[in-house]
Amino acid sequence: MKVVTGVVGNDIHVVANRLIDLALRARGYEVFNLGVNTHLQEFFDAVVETGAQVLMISSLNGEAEGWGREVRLLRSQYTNLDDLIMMIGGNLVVGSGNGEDIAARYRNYGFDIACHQVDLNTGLDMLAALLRERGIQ
Ligand code: B12
Repeated sequence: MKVVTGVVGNDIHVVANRLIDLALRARGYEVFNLGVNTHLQEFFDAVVETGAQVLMISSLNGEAEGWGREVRLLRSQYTNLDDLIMMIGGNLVVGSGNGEDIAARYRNYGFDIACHQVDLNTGLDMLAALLRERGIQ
């Protein structure tokens, strides 16, 4: 299973990105890591180029709220992304907020899974559960 990952926007927090890369590989995924400072369009381009089934985005400085709103529109400009699973995690807002409300907002933006300040392994378990639910793995 191929996964494209990276940190969205002008965000240089790299530690979680390295951990995500290692944790995904340890779970048997094939990882295409775009690293920090990645713009939304670059993520979709990489998904198309690699044929990835999962797009896993991090935002640590909270600016994803700005990018998140553009996700549906941008995704609709690509063909063949109907089955792509989109996941986002990290600090999904600037400041604090209710995790459930924030996750619901990101699901509205088009993400299948949104993890605000949820630890990585819990998030990866959520992905595995969704893949099982969809009969993919
Ligand atoms: C180290 C650090 C920095 C370093 C980064 C060095 C580097 N190259 O990585 C420096 C000093 C450069 C920095 C800069 C800034 N930082 Co900073 N930084 C931190 C700090 C202290 C630790 C981040 C870290 O590495 N944690 C360790 C990793 C392992 O944990 P993590 O990032 O939280 O990731 C975990 C989870 O979030 C989760 N996760 C992450 N991504 C994903 C994705 C998925 C799909 C899933 C499931 C889970 C998941 O998995 C990880 C492990 O469980 C945090 C505060 C903190 N204690 O978290 C602030 C923090 C992230 N920074 C913050 C800010 C504001 C900034 C600056 C804007 C400050 C400034 N005014 O300049 C700049 C941003 C610059 C930029 N362009 O992005 C804020 C963000 C606030 C917000 N979102 O509301 C924080 C939270 C500090 C704070 N409390 O205000 N920072």
